[in-house]
Amino acid sequence: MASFTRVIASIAIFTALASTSTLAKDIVVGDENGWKLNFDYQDWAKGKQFFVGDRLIFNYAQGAHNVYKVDGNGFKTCTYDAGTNALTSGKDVITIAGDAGKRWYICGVGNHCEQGMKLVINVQTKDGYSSDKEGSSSDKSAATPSSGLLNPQFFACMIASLAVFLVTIMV
Ligand SMILES: [Cu+2]
Repeated sequence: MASFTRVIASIAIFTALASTSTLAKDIVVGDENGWKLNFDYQDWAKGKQFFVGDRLIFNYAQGAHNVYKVDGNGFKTCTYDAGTNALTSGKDVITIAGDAGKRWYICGVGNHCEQGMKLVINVQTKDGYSSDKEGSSSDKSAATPSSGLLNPQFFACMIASLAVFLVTIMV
């Protein structure tokens, strides 16, 4: 009987751990380089996968750069809609919303974009990952502070912890 509960608990742990790999992930743009001049973001994005729900994090010294979400033309010509607000926190988090397709981001400071501070990514939707259209016509481009409690991975960890707890009490 004990071995049976052990098997069940093991499956629970396995499921919880496996689910973390399919959940939304945080992607630091440029990795340890952050968001800066003299870096090839096209090369960086090459071979990487971006999914709806993932969070892009732009790290830079506040005031030195900023982040504008633009369209394909804005990306090409390094222009942005004067009506859109730049993200300027230095640790800007953008949750990728909406449908599969391209997203474009540029730096609006000086001629940084012309010098290469521009990023285009190809966003995919996961199977079974609903990309409901309600209220997602534009990305949530406010620089929201990242809350660990709202992180789906946090919940997966909770499930895993619960499974471990069950093993402890049942065996
Ligand atoms: Cu810049």
